[in-house]
Amino acid sequence: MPLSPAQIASYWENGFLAVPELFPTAHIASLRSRIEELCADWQSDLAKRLHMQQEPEVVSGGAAPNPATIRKFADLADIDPVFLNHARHPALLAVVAQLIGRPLSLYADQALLKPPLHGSEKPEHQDNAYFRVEPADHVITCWTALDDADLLNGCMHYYPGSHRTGNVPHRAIKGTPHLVPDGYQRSDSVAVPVPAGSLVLHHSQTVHWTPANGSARWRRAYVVHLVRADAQMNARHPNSPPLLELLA
Ligand SMILES: O=C(O)CCC(=O)C(=O)O
Repeated sequence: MPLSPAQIASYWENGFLAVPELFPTAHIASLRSRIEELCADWQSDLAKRLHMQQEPEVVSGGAAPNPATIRKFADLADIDPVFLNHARHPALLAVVAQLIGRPLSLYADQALLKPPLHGSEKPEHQDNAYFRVEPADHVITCWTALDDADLLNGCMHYYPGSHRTGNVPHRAIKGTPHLVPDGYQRSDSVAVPVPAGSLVLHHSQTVHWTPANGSARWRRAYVVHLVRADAQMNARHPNSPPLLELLA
């Protein structure tokens, strides 16, 4: 899908861009149903290989684990063709290539699930606090809504223009996997509600967060982080296996 000059300018100005309803309904349904199967099999070896994480409420003993308390799976495209097909989806790659160029590889991927009533907040962060890719312009997060995402169930929220301040210091929140920067006021962030099948892209330095899911609906997203294959990837061990090439 060709992006308009205004869409490309908006990505570089604000650090994020929503492309509503980019993916066909059947494609989104196949991702959603595979995630439902993985959640149902949450005690399997496969779930362990996919680094399944339960919601913090479960980890702290405040709720019993079950298929509707799972927060995350990672590295799905490595072992499951449904997710690999998404990472290779021509519409996705065409949009990304127009924003950051090519060649493109898959840096990381994850299913981020906010289960009904249990889904917790993801606090502010820049993805490049974790990735440390240089130049930061060459890594992009592609967040695909598998459900309608809105203010109540935990849509994406961005601090417009925050990618232009460079990498900011982050500190760890004790007892959580989260790194956070200080000094951001929620009232400065903008919500990006989107229907299922939409793609929301953000720059690796854009500060973003998502609220807890206070609704009785799921808010599931499948996220691929794409990198220019010619970028410097400082957080990757030199002996790591090569990244999956998506677009030459
Ligand atoms: O989906 C979420 O709740 C958080 C997403 C996020 O932080 C990311 O995609 O980088």
